[in-house]
Amino acid sequence: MVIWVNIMFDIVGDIHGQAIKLKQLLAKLGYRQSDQGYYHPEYKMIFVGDLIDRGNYQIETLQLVKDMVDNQNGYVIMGNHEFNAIGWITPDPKHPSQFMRKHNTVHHKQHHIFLQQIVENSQQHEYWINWFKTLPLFLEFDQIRVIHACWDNNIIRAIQSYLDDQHRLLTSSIIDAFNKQNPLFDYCEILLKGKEITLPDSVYYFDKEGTKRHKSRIKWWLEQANTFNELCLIPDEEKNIALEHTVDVKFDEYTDSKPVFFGHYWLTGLPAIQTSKLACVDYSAALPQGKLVAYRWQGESLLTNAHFIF
Ligand SMILES: [Mn+2]
Repeated sequence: MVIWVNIMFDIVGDIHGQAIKLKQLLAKLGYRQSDQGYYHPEYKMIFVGDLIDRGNYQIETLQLVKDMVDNQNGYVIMGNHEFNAIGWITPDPKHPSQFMRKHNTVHHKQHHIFLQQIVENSQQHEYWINWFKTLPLFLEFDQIRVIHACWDNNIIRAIQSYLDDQHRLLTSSIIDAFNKQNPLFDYCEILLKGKEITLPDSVYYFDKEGTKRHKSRIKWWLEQANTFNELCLIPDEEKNIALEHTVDVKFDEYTDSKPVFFGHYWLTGLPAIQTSKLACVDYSAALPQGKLVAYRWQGESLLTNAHFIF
């Protein structure tokens, strides 16, 4: 007798080393601890990437997630922070003393807490980077899709030749992924970091790390937006009158029937779906007041705010 059990999923947002918040959420969702790590009798957990950087318990977070994945109790995809971590340690074949991700001040600021906890250039460092290289860029199940920042069907199609059949970067693609002259660079930017727009002349803002930005991430899931303020993901305290400029962009509306879950966007407030097919699960867990959020997906094709748990 074959018992067909539908898989149901808990999709969890960016953790950024907040292992304590993760354990609290696992408990709340009914996961139990065993010798093989956390598990749930009915649900599999999906991590949307960005396990590292910023938080106090990055190695603990990595180990917890890897144990769940290794024991088929969870899935994880690559976030831009894992991607950047690979570039940080990958030598540039054209400039032997340099790396594919430049070791400049801004990049160091984003990554230094990880480098401290992991001990830069240690065996442990190499071990986790090798694991990052095995993470798929996205997941495609029968009924749902998961990606770190932005689902774009054209990019998903175009990137196939750089990936293996489990959507992982081919070893031979790693250098290209960090080479601005290679199309793969832009594909990874969009899937893992999202779409950006250049702000009007002389308009800028400061991001979370205090870096001055002339470009902003955009809410790619919108069907329309009239001004930069509506379109851009800029911290409220950085919003300004110059952003009331009218914006003219073409939106590729997501019209497929499969829901897409993603993270990355440091949302705040009460978790809410973006559309009935799109849900961001990142609610700034890295910040002291931020929440680690899960969406408990139970087979529905139309998403609902009632399924967020935090
Ligand atoms: Mn991210």
